[in-house]
Amino acid sequence: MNKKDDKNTKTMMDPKDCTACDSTAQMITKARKDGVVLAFDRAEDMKPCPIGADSACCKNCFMGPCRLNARDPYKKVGVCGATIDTIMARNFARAVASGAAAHTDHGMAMLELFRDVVNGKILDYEIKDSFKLHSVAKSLDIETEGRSDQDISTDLYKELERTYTQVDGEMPFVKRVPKGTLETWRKLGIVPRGAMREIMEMMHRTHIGVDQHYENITKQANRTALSDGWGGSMVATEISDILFGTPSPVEVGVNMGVLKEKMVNIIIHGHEPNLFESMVVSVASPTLVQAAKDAGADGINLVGMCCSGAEMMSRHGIPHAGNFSSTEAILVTGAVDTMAVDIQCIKQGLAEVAKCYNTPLITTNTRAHIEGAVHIEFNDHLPMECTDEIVIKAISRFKNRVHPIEIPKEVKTGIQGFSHEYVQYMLGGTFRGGYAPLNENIINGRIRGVAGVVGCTNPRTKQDDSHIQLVKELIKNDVLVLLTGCAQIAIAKAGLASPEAAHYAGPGLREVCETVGMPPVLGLGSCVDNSRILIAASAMVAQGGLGDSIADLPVAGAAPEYMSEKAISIGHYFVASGVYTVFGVTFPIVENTKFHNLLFNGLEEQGLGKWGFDKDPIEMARKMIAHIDKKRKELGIDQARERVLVGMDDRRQL
Ligand code: NFS
Repeated sequence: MNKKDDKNTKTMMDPKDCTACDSTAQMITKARKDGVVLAFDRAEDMKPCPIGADSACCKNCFMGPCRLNARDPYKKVGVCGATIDTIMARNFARAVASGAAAHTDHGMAMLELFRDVVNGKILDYEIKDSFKLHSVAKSLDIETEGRSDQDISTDLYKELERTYTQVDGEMPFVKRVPKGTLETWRKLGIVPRGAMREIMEMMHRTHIGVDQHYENITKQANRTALSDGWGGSMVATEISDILFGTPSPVEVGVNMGVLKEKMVNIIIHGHEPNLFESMVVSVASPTLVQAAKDAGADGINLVGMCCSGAEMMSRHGIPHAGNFSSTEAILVTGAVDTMAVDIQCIKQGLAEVAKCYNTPLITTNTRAHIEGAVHIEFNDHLPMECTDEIVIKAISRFKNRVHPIEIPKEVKTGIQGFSHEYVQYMLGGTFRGGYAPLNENIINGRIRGVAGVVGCTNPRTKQDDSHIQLVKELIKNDVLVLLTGCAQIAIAKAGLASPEAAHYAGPGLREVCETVGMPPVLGLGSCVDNSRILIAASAMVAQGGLGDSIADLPVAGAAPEYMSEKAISIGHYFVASGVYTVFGVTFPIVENTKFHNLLFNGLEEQGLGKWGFDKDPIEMARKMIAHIDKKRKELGIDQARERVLVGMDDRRQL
C-alpha cells in the first residue's frame, strides 16, 4: 500500500525544503493531500545505515556481513582479516564496476543497433550524420577518402567492437587521449583493454580472498572507470550522433508546465535514445493523431525526463519535464497519460504512484521489468510495434481520465544541444573552427577555467538547490560551466540556460558570452555524453598553450547531488583522466584512512586527478576555483584577476 496514515503527515518536511523546483514542491503537496507517498517522504522515513554510509561494512562473503567502526577504523578487521582500506576499496571499486557496466551495456546496445543498420537487417533507422561518421572514423585512423558510408561504417563497427571484447591491448578511443595523459596511464599500467575484461576482472578481484591491497584494487578501478569514459560511454555518444544526428543549439522549454491538459501526454524516461526516436515517429503518425483527436484531445504531446529526455532535448528540441527527483511527482499531476521507460534510474516506486493516478507505466527493455508495470518489449527490428502500442494505451487513458488535473505552470526556455563539435564552431567560426578562441580566452583570463557540473538529484538533499548555487558561484567567477544529465535540467529549470543569464556571469565570461551570444552554461546532453567533456578537454590540450595532459588544464568537475553508481564511475573516470572532481551529498569512505588519502591526494601525486567532497555548494565552488587557480599558476597564466567574492546580497538573491 502506498498511502501514508494521517498521523505521520504532520511531521513531514516542508515541500519547499525538499526541492528548489516549485513544480515538484506543488506536486509533493498534492501527493500528500492525495495520500500518495513519493521518494522525498520515503527518504525521510528511511534513515541511511550509518555503517553502510561510511562503507565500513563488507558483505562480499557469507562469513559476514562484517561491520567495522568508522570512528575507530583500524581497531577491528573482518572475519577474513580484511582491513577497513580493503573493505572500502572493494566497495568503491564495485560501484565503479556497476556504473561502468551500465554505461558500457547501453553503449553496446547502440553499437548493435548500428551494426544491424549497416548490414541492412534494421530498416527503421539510418545513418543521419554522415559527417560525424567520417570524423569518428578518421579519429580512429580508418580510411575515409573515396569510400562509401557503408564501407566506413563496417570498419568502424569492427573497430569499436574491440571496446568491449578486446582482452589485451589498448581500447580504440585511447587514440583520442592527450599524449601526456596516456603516458601517465601507460606508466601506471591502467590503459583500459576491453570493457568486459575490465569489469570482469574488477568483480573477480573484489571477491573474498583475492585483491587485498587497496592500492592495487584502486589501480583496477582506474582502468575499469576509464573503460567507461573512453569506452562504453564514448561509444554510446558517438554512435547515437551518427545514427540520430549530432546536437546543435536549440531552444527548449523545461519543467512540468510542458504538459498540456488538452493533449494526450506521453513521457519517455530512461537512457537509450532508440525508444524515444521511434516514439517521435509514432506520435507523428496521422492515424494515431486522428485517434487522439477522436478521443477528444487536441493532439499528442511527447515529452522527456531524465537522461533520454536530456538527449532528445539536446538533439531534437523535445520539451523536458524534469529530472530524476521529479519522475514520481509528475504523475501526481494526473495529466500523464502514459509513462514509458527503458533502463536506469527508473524508481520501482513509479509503479505504485502510477497506479494511484491510473497512468499506465510501461516497461520496454528486456533488462528492466517492474512488478506492477505493463511490459511491451521494444525491438529494434520492429520498433513501431512497441511505440504505436504505447500511444494507443495513452489515448485510451486520455479518454478515460478519472483524476482531476493539476499541471504546475512553470516552464523555462533556454538553449540546449552544445556538442563538442558545435562548441568549436561557435567559438571559432565555420572557417576557423577549433578550440583556439577558448584557449586564448582562458590564457588571457577572460575565462578563468572550465567546470563540468553533472550528475543526479538525490532526495537526501534539496532537489536542484546545490546545482543552482554551485553553478551561479562558478559563472560569477568567470568559470565556464559544461552540464549534462539531471544537473543540466536543474540549471535549465532555474533559467540559467538562456543567453540572458550571462548577467550572472563575471565580467570576463560575460564578455565572451555576449560576443558569441551563448549562455554562460553549455548543456551537452545525457550522462553518457560526459564523454563529450573528455573530448573537449583533449581538444583543449591539443590546441596548445595549456599543458600536455588533461591534468594540466584549469578545469574541475562536480556532481553535487549524485546518487547513482554510474555517477561514481563517471567521477572516477574524470579523476583517472586528470580532473579534480568534487562530489556532494555523501562520500562512501571513512576519513583519515589510507584509502581516503589515496583517492583525495595520492592519485594526484601519481599524475592523475583527485577526488574532493563537500556538502556546501559554495564551499565546493571555492575548492574548484582554488584548483583552477592552482593550475593557472602552474601554467604561468595566473596574472589575471582576483576572485570575485560573493556578497551577502548575492547569496540572498540565490
Ligand atoms: Ni546520470 Fe541519467 Fe539523472 Fe543521475 Fe540518473 S538520469 S545517467 S544517473 S539520476 S544524472
